Amino acid sequence: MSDLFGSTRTVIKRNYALITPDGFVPSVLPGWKNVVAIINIAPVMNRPRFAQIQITLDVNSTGTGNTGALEHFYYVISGDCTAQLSGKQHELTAGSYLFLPPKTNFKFSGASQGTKLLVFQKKFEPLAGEKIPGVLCGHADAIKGNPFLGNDDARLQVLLPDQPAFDMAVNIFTYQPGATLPFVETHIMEHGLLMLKGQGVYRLDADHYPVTAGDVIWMASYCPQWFMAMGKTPASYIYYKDVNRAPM
Ligand code: UGY
Ligand code: MN
Repeated sequence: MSDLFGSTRTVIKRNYALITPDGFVPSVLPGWKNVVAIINIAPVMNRPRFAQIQITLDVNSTGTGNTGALEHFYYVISGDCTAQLSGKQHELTAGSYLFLPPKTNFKFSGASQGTKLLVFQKKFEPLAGEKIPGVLCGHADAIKGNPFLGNDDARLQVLLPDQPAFDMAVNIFTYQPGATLPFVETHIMEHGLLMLKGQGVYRLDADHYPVTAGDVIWMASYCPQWFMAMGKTPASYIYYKDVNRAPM
């Protein structure tokens, strides 16, 4: 594999970004202490309407705050930690996830060395007649992977309830080698994506990129997109999308 100096697979375009771990740079995340925080996607890129962050914790790490006007989604990529939410404590292990609605106090601590969290943050958009969702804690192992549009080799786990009260979805897509998205999608929802396992080729707009575990992708609304899993092991990615709200 080429790791020629002065080169990277990272590309930032108007309709998408592929951001690879060789270029990740930590920054300070208010409320979080003794962590390495990498803000992979943020509105400051000009078009994204959400943030996607990776946080690595050690035994002394803490993260405290209040979600305010935002909703937060936490997914434990590896390791374990504790989340305290107004009196209730959640023990999180690899594959656990936590949805926090606006105005929720949180404190993360008790991590094992090297615990990795993936975070999506978005301004919550209420829907008339719908209650604001409550805190939700789950584990990916408890969510069945259903064949995507009839393909047993491309399975989708839907982590949050598919209900109008929620304005974000987070899913895990797992493909057997050779499996693909059935067609090139072009849709109003935008995506933030982290490759969890395996490898493949992602089509973004009219460009095709080899991608592998650890890579991050942002896809703008209406960015044509397609994926094919390659290699000898399944490929999987976790991704965010905005859902269930009127376009204007
Ligand atoms: O939910 C989705 O839009 C999904 N099929 N997109 C993707 O995997 N790029
Ligand atoms: Mn899509």
